[in-house]
Amino acid sequence: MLITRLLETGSIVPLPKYKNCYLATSSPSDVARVESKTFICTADRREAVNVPKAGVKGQLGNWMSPEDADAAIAERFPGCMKGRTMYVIPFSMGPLDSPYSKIGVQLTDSAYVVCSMRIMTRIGNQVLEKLGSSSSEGYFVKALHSVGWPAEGHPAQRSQWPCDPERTIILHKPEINEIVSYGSGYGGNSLLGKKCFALRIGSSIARREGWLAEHMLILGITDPKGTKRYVAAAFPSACGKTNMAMMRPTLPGYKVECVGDDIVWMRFDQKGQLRAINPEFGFFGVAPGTSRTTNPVAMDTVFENTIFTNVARTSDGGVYWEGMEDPEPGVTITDWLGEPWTPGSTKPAAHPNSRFCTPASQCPMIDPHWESPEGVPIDAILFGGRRPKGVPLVYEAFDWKHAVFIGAAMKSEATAAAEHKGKEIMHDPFAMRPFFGYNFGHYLQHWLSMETAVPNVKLPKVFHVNWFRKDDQGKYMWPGYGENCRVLEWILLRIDNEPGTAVPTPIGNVPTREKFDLEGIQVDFDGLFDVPVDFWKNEIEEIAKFLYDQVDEDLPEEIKEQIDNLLKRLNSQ
Ligand code: GTP
Ligand code: SPV
Ligand code: MN
Repeated sequence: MLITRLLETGSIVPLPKYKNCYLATSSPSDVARVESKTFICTADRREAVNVPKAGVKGQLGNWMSPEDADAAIAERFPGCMKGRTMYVIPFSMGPLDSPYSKIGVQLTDSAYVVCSMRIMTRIGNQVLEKLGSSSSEGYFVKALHSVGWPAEGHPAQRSQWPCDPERTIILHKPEINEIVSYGSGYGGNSLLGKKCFALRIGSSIARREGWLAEHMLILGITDPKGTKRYVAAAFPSACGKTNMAMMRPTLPGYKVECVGDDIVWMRFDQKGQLRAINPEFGFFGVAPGTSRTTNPVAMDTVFENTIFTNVARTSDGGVYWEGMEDPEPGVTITDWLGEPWTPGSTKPAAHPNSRFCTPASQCPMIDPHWESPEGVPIDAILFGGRRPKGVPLVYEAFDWKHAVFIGAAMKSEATAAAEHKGKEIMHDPFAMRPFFGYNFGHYLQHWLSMETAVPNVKLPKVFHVNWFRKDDQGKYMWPGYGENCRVLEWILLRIDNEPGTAVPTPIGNVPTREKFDLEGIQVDFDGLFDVPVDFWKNEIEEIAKFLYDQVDEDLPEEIKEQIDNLLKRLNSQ
């Protein structure tokens, strides 16, 4: 078994406190996605990325010519797996019996990647059988991965986490549906079904085929009357998708069930209903911050059949991370770098981007339809991010074009999920900034075109949420987590067109106090929903500059109109 092999080489250690759980610790120079080394490779640059105004640096993806990509591959790949074992992983993104699923085959020289892909995707003979059947016509996405560390030619002492960070490169060729990844073993860089296939290649296929591949969770919510709806939500990396997808609602009578926590593939069916599948099979979730109080469902999911990466270890064979309940007295902690750690330490015990990789089927609140081949019907889409100032808890788009503008205007504080430093507020349109597989201007056009995707299209209602507004003392104004169901409740009222639920503001509709349930919690309603006009005037100016600078000639007229309309609404205040 591959696990035995990983144990022998010291790449993972067992966690005897739990059932079939292991810990991998990576090289400190390979701990997150590397956006600067990730490229979309097409003959025509404008196909792959936005073309900014002269002198402006593009922020929405990197382009490389296929020739340069091939040269980069030729420089790195010959002999790069020498003496190691190469694994072949046929995998399916999406349930095998779903017409919306797609097949990939990943070659890799990392056993850790194989074990993780087995959790994150559906793999094995069943996939090969489907590939050989008439329904798939032998079509698959090619994914090649190497950690870039041949068995020979290196110091005798073998690295437990082989990688080649200096030469890491992640290449996507959407024109021929190929992915080539070199040098990194971590997450989105190496589990190629995830961001590389399901989002970058996926969004490019989706554009051609008329559907959407997005960085979104999917949850089902049943109200006290028994009506069930599904909601998809796009938040940037490390901004709360997994937590929301597994939310335990605090309001009585509500039930939330989880369909997916990171990626959605969705399309309008012939009746005009938006339907979504989760192409993944597991959760690759952020560990720090996960606890019995914040995300009890995750805590009930991850202590079986799970690979943890870069969390801390306890002397009784368990794991530990920031935010988790303290271990029992007498139990000591070893940090992710292998050093002794105590609560007074200045460095974190677990890396901030440390993760659990766990089967979705183990989630106690997994939705009964999470593998439904036709997907689940989506009635609302949420956009959101970490916005300490100015952005209300929730507001609703006036219509579809406004909704697309809200997605385009998304911003969020940088997190540890990528190589960014500090906490600057970055643009992250649609939570897709690192994941666009094609020109963002064309992406906007594609989203706008959904308004007429099919006759009788039933457009979902679209909202923007912000769990992360802070008061003047720098404290979160909203309790978040399970309390976020109060926002969902209001969203359900909006879907049902309940009268008296919303008032317009320049940026969108916000809840009325009467129809927003705050019973049992102490929060500053006015502060949470305040729309400061001066803040928004600056904000829209900055967003307009960003969009015009970045997208330039490919910025759709409809988006320009949205900018002008918002400015007018703000100026008439
Ligand atoms: P990726 O897997 O990187 O795409 O991240 P994600 O969007 O799934 O984020 P996740 O749910 O893992 O949350 C990231 C961090 O945000 C964790 O440390 C959470 O504890 C914290 N978080 C999530 N939801 C909330 C919330 O409602 N309020 C606050 N204050 N923090 C939250
Ligand atoms: C993210 O960064 O959005 C993740 C983790 O979900 S990774 O798979 O590394 O992209
Ligand atoms: Mn993600």
